[in-house]
Amino acid sequence: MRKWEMLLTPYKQAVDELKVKLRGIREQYQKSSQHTPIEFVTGRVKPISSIIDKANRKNIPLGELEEKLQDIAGVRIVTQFVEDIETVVELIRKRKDFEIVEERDYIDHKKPSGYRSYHMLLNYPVQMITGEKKILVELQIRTMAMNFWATIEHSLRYKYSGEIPENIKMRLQRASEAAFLLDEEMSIIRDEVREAQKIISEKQEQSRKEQL
Ligand code: 0O2
Ligand code: 0O2
Repeated sequence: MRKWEMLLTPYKQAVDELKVKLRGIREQYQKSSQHTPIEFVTGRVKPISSIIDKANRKNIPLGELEEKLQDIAGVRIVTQFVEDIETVVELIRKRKDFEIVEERDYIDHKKPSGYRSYHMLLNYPVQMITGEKKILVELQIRTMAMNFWATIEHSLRYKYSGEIPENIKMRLQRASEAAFLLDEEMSIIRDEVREAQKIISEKQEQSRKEQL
C-alpha cells in the first residue's frame, strides 16, 4: 500500500497543478468578458483497482506502469462548442510548462463505440523533494454533448463489465449521432449564444462591482 502511495503521489500533484492552471485560463477569459472556451475542468488519479485491471488487460507488467499506462493521471476540459476544442488545443500547444507527447483525434476519427473526444498526452514535470519527475498525463478535451454521451456509456460499460448488449450498443451509437447533431446545431447558433452570454457576464460583473 505504501508503495502505491509513493508511486501515485506525483500523479496527484500533476493533476492538482494542471486543474489549477487550466481553471486559471477559464478565469482569465471570464474576467475579460470574452467567451471562455473552457466550461469546466475535472481531473482524477486512476483508482488502484482500475490501474491493476487495465494493466492486466493490456499485459503491462506492474514495474512498467509509469511508461506504459498513459492515463494514471487524467485531466478533462469540457467545452460548450466544438470550435472551442480547437481553441483549447492551440492554447495547450503554446504552453511552455509541459511537453506534448502525442495527440489523438477521436472527433474526426470517432471510435467504433461512438466515443468522440480529443486526447493529448502530456509529459508534465513535477517538483519532488528528490528532484524533478516527469509524469504522463492524459488530457481529454470534449464538448458537453460528447461528455454527456461518454459519461453514460462509461456507466453502462461498468454495469455490463465491458460487454454491453447489442441492442444497447446500437442505441448508444444512435445517441452518439444525436450528440453529434446537437453539437452541429449549437455551432450554427454559436454567435447568438455567445452574445447572450457576454451580456449576462457583463451584468454579473457590474453587480459584483456594485456590491464591493
Ligand atoms: P465517477 O462518476 O465514479 O467517475 P475539485 O474539488 O473540483 O478540485 P474533485 O472533486 O476531486 O476536484 O474532482 P473533479 O476534478 O471535479 O472531478 C473528478 C471526477 O471527474 C471523477 O469522478 C472522474 O470520473 C472524472 N474525471 C475527470 N477527469 C477525468 C479524466 O481525465 N479521465 C477520467 N477517466 N475521468 C475523469 P468521480 O468523482 O471519481 O466519480
Ligand atoms: P477510465 O475509467 O475512463 O479511467 P483503451 O483503454 O485501450 O481503450 P488507450 O489506448 O489507453 O485506450 O487510450 P485512449 O483510448 O486514447 O484513452 C483511454 C481513455 O479514453 C479511457 O480510459 C476513457 O476515459 C476514454 N475512452 C476511450 N474510449 C472510450 C469509449 O469508447 N467510451 C468511453 N466512455 N470512454 C472512452 P479508461 O481506461 O477506459 O478508463
